[in-house]
Amino acid sequence: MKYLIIGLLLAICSPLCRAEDGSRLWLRNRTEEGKAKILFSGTIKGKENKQTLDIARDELRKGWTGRQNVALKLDPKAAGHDGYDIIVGRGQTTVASATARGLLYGSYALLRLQVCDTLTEGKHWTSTPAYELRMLNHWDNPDGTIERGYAGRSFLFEMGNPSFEKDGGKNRLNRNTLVQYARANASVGINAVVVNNVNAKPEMLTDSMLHHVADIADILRPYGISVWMSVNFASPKALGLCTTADPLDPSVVLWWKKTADKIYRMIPDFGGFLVKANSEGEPGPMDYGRNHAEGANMLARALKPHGGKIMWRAFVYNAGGGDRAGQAYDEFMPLDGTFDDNVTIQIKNGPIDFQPREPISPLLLSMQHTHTAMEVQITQEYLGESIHQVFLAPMWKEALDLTDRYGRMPHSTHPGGAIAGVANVGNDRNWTGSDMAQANWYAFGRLAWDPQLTSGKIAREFLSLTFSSQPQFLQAMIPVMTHSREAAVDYMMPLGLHHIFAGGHHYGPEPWCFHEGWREDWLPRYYHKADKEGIGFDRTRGLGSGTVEQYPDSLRKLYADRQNCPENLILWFHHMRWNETLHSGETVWEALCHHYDRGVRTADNFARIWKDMKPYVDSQRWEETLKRYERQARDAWWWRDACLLYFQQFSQQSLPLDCPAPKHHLKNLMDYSLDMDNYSAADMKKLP
Ligand code: BDP
Repeated sequence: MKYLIIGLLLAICSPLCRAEDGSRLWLRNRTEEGKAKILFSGTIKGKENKQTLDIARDELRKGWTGRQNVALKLDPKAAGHDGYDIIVGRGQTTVASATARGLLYGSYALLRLQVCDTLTEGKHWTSTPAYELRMLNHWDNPDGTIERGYAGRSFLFEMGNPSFEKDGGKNRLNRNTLVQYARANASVGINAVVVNNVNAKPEMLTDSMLHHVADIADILRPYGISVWMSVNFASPKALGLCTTADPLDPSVVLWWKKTADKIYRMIPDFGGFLVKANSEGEPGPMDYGRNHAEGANMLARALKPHGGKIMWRAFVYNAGGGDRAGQAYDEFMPLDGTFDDNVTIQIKNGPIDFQPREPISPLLLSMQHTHTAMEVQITQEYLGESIHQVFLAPMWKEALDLTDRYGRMPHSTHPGGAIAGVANVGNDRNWTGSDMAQANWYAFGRLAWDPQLTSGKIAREFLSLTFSSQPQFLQAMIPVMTHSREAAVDYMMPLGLHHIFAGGHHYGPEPWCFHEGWREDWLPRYYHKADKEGIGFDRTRGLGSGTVEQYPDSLRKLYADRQNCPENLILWFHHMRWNETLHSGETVWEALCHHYDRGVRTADNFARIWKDMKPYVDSQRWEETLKRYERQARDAWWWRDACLLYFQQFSQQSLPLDCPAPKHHLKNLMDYSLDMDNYSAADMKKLP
C-alpha cells in the first residue's frame, strides 16, 4: 500500500506524466523566483530601453537557477551591434552589452547556456549578430487566414478568434499572446516582423488597419522588434485616392509620402515596406512601363526621411519568359546599382520556389552594387506542412555557406545586412502546428544571428530546451533531426528533381499533374521532363535553357559539367539518359530507385526511434509527435511509389533487385485526390 501511494505521488509529480501542450516552446525552463540576485549597473536612457532592461531582469529572475548573482552591465565598451559578453566570474556572472537590447539577448543566451552548456568559472562568450535585420515575414491576411500556414489562423489579424478579446464591440489584440510571441522571437534574436502577406491587400493602409498595426508595434517594441508591412503597389489607385499607381506620377509620389508620414506619426520606429510587385498577378511598376528600381526607389524616398527601408522581392517569373529558374536574374541583374541605398532586394534561397533542394539563386551571388537579402521559408509549404518532421537548418546552411563562399557582396557584413524567413506560426496552442516544427522557427533565429552554427548544435539546443537534455534522448534525436531534410529530399525528389507536387496544396506527389489551361511552368512535367530517353531539365548552354551560365565561373563550370556536377543536383541541370552511369557507379534509374528507398527506410526509422523516446517526453507531445512520424513514414511510401511507378513508364526498367515491391498501384494513386482541408496527422485512413 505504502509503495502504491508513493508510486502514485511520483506519477502525479513527474514532469513526464504532466501533459504539455507545447505552448511554452523552448522557453519552458522557468522556475519559481530563484535565490540569486539580478543586479544592474550603467546608465539607462529612454523609456523603451528601460522596458527592455526590465524584461531582461524579469526573464532572469524567473529562469535563472544558478546560485551566483547575475550582473547586467550596460557598458559602452562591451559588445556593440546589440551583441553581448557573458563572463562567469567568481561569485558572479556578468552579462555586458553596449545596448539594452544586447542585455536582453545576453540574458536569453545565459538562460540557454544554463541548460545546454556548463557555466564554470572563467568561461566567457562574446557574440554579435551577423545580420542587422533578422526578419520574420508573416503571410497573414487581414481576414485571419494565413497563406501557406499550417498552424491555425492568424493571431495578428483575426478579429473574433480566441486570440482577441471583445472590447466594447471592438476587437483588440490579445496582449498576452503577443507578449509570448515577442519573447520567443527575442530569445533567438529575431528583431523585425512583417505582419501581413506579401500578396497584400490595399486595405492594409486604411486608418483602422494602421491603428491595429500600431498596437502590435507597441507590444513588440520593448522586445527589440520593429514592425513592417507588406504593401500592395496599386494601393493609391485601389483605395480610390489616385487615378493611377504609376510610380513617376506626382500624385502617386505625394500619396505615398503622406502615407509614410502618417505611419511614422503612429509608429515612430516603423521598419518599412515589403513589396511583391509584378509577380504572380500582383501589381507593380511594370504595369506602367517602369522598372523595379523606379518602383522601389519611389517608395524608398517616401520612407527615407523617417529612416525606413524597402524590401523589394525578386520572386518574378512571367509566362513565356523562358526557363523560370533564370527569370529573376534576367530581370534584376541589369538593374544592379540603380536601387537607392535604403532598398534591399529580397531573394528566395533558390531560383524557383522553396523546393526541398535547389541550387543557390544565382542572383544572390551576382548582385554587386545592391543590397540583397536571402528569403527562406520556415513554413513547410513544400516539405510536408506541419505533418512531416523536417528540420530545415541543414537546408538553409547549404544556401548560407554558398552565399558566403561565392557571393560578390558579403551578405552578412555590408550595412543593412538582412535575412528573412516566412513564418510558420499561427494560433495553434503549440504555435507551429506540430511540436517539432518549432525547431524551424528556433533555427531560423539562431542562424540569422550566427550562420556559422552547425545544424547539430542548433538541434541539440532545441531538443534540450524543448524536450529533454537526457544524453540518451539527445544521442538518439539529434541525428534524426539533422538527417530529416535529406530523408525528405530522398523520398520526395532526389537527384535535383523539383516541383513534382500535387498542384494546389503542394503536399503529396503528382509528377503526372495536368490541368487544362494552367501555365506550363506550374506543371511538374515542365520540371522533370521525363521521356523515353531520360529525365531532368537541361539548363546548359546549347541545347538546354542556358541558365547555368548565370552562376559565377567556378560554380558554372561545376554545374555545367555532367561528369562533375554534384549528384544531388544532377537532374536540376542535366537531362540524363536512364542508363547513364553516375559517380556512384549506378545508372540514373538505379540511383533514383535507391534514393527513394533510402528515404522510405529513413522515415520508417524515425518513427521507430521516436517510439523509444517515450520515457523522456511528456505524454501529450510524445503522442502528437508519434502520429506525425508515423504519418510521415506512410507518406514517404506514397511518394516513393507514385514517383517510381510513374517514371518507370518512361524508363521501361524494372526496380533493382534490392528494392522492395511497391505497396500501391499507379492507377489508384493517379485516381486519388487528397482533400487537404480535411487532412490531419491523426487521419490515417484517407491515404489511397
Ligand atoms: C509560393 C507560394 C505562394 C506565395 C509565393 C510568394 O505558393 O502562395 O504567394 O510563393 O512567395 O511559394 O510570393
